[in-house]
Amino acid sequence: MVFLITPKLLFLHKNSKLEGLVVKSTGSWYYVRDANKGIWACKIKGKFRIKGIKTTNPVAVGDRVEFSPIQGGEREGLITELHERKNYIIRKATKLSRESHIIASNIDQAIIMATLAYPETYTLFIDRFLVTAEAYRIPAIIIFNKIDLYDEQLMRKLNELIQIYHDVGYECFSISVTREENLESVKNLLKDKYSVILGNSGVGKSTLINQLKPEANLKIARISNYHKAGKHCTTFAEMIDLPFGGAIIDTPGIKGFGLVDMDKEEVYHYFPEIFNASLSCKFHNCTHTHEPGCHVKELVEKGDISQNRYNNYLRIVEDNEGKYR
Ligand SMILES: Nc1nc2c(ncn2[C@@H]2O[C@H](COP(=O)(O)OP(=O)(O)OP(=O)(O)O)[C@@H](O)[C@H]2O)c(=O)[nH]1
Ligand SMILES: [Mg+2]
Ligand SMILES: [Zn+2]
Repeated sequence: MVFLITPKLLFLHKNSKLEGLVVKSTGSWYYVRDANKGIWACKIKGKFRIKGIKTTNPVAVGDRVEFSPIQGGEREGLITELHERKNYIIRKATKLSRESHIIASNIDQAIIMATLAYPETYTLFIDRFLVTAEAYRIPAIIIFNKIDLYDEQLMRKLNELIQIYHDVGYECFSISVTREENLESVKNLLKDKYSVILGNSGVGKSTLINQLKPEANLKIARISNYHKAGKHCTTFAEMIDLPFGGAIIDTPGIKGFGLVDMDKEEVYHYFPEIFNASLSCKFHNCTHTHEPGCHVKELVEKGDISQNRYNNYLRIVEDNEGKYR
C-alpha cells in the first residue's frame, strides 16, 4: 500500500499542474479559479505576449491558464501557460500611450454602459468602442443607464441615439438600475453568456451587477460623495457568476478608448453603414473624406447615414494619422 501510493504522491508534488480560469486581476496578482472552484492567487512566470503588441497585462480576466501551485504557499501559484484566446478586447489608455491593455478575453459579447446624465458619455467614446468590437469581431451592445434622471430633452436625445445605433445593427437598452427599469431585458441579454461591461467611471456598471446579484457586493460610489466625473470606484477587472446563468466581467471605468493596431485606411470597415455605402463609391480607394463620387458623403447629406457617426469616423481617422500611438 505505502509502496504504491508514495511514488504517485511524489510525482504530484513535483510536477502538479492545474488548469483554471482567470477571474480577477490586480495587475500584479491574478486570481485563478480551478475546476473545483478553488481560488488561487497567482503570479506570472515567463512571457506571454501578443505578437507585435505591447500590453500592460499579459494575462487578462477570462483567460484560461495552466499554473503550478507554490509549495508551502496557501493556494498560491505560478501561471506557466496561457491557452489560446478565442477573442479579446483591447484598448490604449490615451492617444500617446505605447502600451495596450487587454480588458477581457474569451467573451461572447461586450457591453458598453453609457449615460446621458452625469457623467455624460460622448458618442465618440461609444463609436471608438464599437470600432474595436467590430475589428475584433465581438458582438457589441449599448446600455444607456440612469434614464430616471433624463428630462424630456434628454429622452428625445436618447431615442434619437437608439434609433441611429439600432439602424446600424446594434442592440440598445435604456435602463434605470436604481428604479429597476428594464432590468429583465438585461437579464435575458446576459443569461448563459460570458459578457464584459465597460464604460466611463460612474455610469453604474457595478451598481447594475450588484442589483442582478446582491452577494457580489461590489464597491460602488455612494451618492453622498459622488461627483459628476465619477470616482473610479472599481479598480480591478473581476468576473462575477450570475445566479441565472452566465457571468459578467466588471471593469474599472475608463476615460478613453484608444484603438490598437489599426491603419486609418481600415477604420471605415468597422462602421458597418459606412462600409456598406463605400461599395458604391466612385474610387475603390476612396477614404470618404473629400473624394468626388463618394457614396458615403451622399448618404450623409441625404440623412441616411448619421452625421454624428460620420463626424466621429472623421475624428477617428484624423487621430489615427500614421497609426494610433
Ligand atoms: N440616478 C441613478 N443613479 C445611478 C443609477 N445607476 C447607478 N447610479 C449611481 O451612479 C453612481 C456610480 O455607480 P457605480 O456603479 O459605482 O459606477 P461604475 O460605472 O461602476 O463606476 P467605476 O467603478 O468608477 O467605473 C452611484 O452613486 C450609483 O448609485 C441609475 O440608474 N440612476
Ligand atoms: Mg464600478
Ligand atoms: Zn467614399
